[in-house]
Amino acid sequence: MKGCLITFEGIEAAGKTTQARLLVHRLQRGGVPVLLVREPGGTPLGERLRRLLKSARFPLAPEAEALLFLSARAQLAQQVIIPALERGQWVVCDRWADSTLAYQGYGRGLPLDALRAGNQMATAGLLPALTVLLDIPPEESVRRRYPSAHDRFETAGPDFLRRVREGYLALAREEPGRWLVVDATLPRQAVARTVWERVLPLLASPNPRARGEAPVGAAQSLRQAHPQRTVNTSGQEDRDEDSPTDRPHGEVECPPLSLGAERLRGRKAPGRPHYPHR
Ligand code: ATM
Repeated sequence: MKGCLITFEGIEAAGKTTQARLLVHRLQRGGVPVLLVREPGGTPLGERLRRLLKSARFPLAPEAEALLFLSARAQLAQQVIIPALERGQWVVCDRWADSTLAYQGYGRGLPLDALRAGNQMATAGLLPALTVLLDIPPEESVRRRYPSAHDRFETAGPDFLRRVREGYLALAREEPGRWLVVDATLPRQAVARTVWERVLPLLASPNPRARGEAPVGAAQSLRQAHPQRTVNTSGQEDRDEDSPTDRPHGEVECPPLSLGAERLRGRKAPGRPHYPHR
């Protein structure tokens, strides 16, 4: 496969979605073909399963929950991610197999071995070249979400979040070469810079796991960055010293998270950054 898979992980409200988008924008500005997807989601099946999985309106056994996440992942891998990587695209994924180990394994207490075997089948053995863990304490997660906590995971309680966070940190310790752990209580742009510094070497020489070819000149042109202004979700402007162009954030084309599904259905994806509501 010629492309490169980068995944973002973390507990709720750690800023994964924002950081995944920032990274995609930067890659796009450097001419890197990149697709942004989320888990569960990114395919018609995945988006339906996402709604089911997040709904707190009916009980779901941990085993059933795990298998539904794995189903969504298998569909996304086969329908979107693997074909994109084979075409030479980069794929940035908002959650991936490590979420299942952290949430269903460490959080719900299901056996890690069984979940790893499930992941192996769902991902066809595909490992990310880089997994970014945006680490925040559970109290910060709760504070950032206050006063809204309504879905199955948001209502699971602080002990659950603590186990999930510890699980993520344990996974990162097991494979330090794949993981980048970032203190996500730092300002958004500082986090983005740390992520970017770790991505740059992948542009020059992608991880063998990704078996990617470096997009010609991409790392070079992205290093010659000019300061740029970006607009954050609250409408305020941030100074982004590392970004390569002077275009406002909103003008840059960024695929919606469901782009893969849109493409497969032959529809044109909207040009503005857009994440389907949570
Ligand atoms: P967000 O990606 O929007 O955070 O929502 C997906 C939820 O699904 C998330 N919890 N919350 N809120 C984590 C949970 N999840 C799992 O429990 N296991 C998985 O394998 C995945 C992909 C997500």
